[in-house]
Amino acid sequence: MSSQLVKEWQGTGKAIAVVLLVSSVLFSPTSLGANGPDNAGRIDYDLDNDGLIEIDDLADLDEIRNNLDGTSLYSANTGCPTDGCNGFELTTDLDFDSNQDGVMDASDTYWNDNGRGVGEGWLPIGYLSEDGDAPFTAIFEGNSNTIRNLYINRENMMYIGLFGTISESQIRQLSLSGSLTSVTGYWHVGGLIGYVSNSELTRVSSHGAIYGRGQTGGLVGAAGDNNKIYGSYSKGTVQGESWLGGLIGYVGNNNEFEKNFSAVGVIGSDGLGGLLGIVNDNNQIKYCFSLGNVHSRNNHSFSGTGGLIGELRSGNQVVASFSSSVVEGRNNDTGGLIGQLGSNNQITSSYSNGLTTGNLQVGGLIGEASGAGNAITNSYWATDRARQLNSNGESEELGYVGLSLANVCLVFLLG
Ligand SMILES: [Ca+2]
Ligand SMILES: [Ca+2]
Ligand SMILES: [Ca+2]
Ligand SMILES: [Ca+2]
Repeated sequence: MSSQLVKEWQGTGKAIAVVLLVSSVLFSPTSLGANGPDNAGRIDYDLDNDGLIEIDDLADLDEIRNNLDGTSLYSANTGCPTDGCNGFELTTDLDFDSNQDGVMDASDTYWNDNGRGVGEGWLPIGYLSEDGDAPFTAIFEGNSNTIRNLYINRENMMYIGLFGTISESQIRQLSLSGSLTSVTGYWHVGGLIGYVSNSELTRVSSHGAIYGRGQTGGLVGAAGDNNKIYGSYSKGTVQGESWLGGLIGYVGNNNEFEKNFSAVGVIGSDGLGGLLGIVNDNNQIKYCFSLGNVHSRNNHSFSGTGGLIGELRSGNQVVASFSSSVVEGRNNDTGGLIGQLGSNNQITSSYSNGLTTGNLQVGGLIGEASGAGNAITNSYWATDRARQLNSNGESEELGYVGLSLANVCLVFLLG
């Protein structure tokens, strides 16, 4: 929206507000939303006629949960194009530290006290439950704005994030950051989204402290099937138990990841990856990297610990991706790039150079390949940095080899 348009709208908006205020007093005192005529009862919900309803403040954001398909807000769609609206767009930065005092407490609007002095914080938008599924199913365009200090403290609840679950959706150009950003849930926990399927995420990021027992990631808890995630990243910490990733905890089938990275400290037990925890079948991971350290406290299962990916199951492609994560595994299957490798995966032009330690099946690039049919080509690990001379129990296999970091760099410089 241009500044001229903002000015015109603000002028018009104020005039309309006065008219509405007067008419509401005269005719219908309860017809306006709690936020007054600037938000509910707008004369035009889509000022720039792009099909995306403008989200101007936290109250508008909160109202999305009642309009999950993006066709209306406050149950109204006045001013949407003739074929309707199909999503929302953020017009400004928002801050959950609503009184701006640098502390998250009962004086902030979305504290949601549980009655015992503990704030449960923001209730995620969209959910899956036994009572019926209601995911967010529309576009959310961030317009490169930032939502600061998201706070959620719901340790017994699944599907936790700014959005709990989304499906058939697009989320674009949105950042989450701020030193109070803290998201806690039980399962399927991520800063931005708890669980996503059949959706596209483009240039989104999350920077915060994320806690969840399982399927928990810095950006997304679990990505089910058929998602495309592009140009996105996460920073901060992810802590929990099983299936944790700096970016995403669990990845299902047929997803595409391109140009994403994470710089997240990951601490848990089983299935830990600097970027992705567990990756199931037939996914593509291209031009991705991980910088954050990965630490397993106690591996109870056969899931691996890896700098980029904890466990890569079957039929996946990893292309031109790398890890500089320090990887500290426990018990079994610890790899500088991938902890446990399943079957029929292709790993091409990828490398790792982080210190890699563990007990059994520790490797500079791959901890252990448990299945057959994997093709690893033009890929390397730095023996001096990893302090591992082997990968998958060998010092050199058909298409990959351990080299000093200087030589790994040379290989990639010289192509
Ligand atoms: Ca717009
Ligand atoms: Ca619009
Ligand atoms: Ca309009
Ligand atoms: Ca505050």
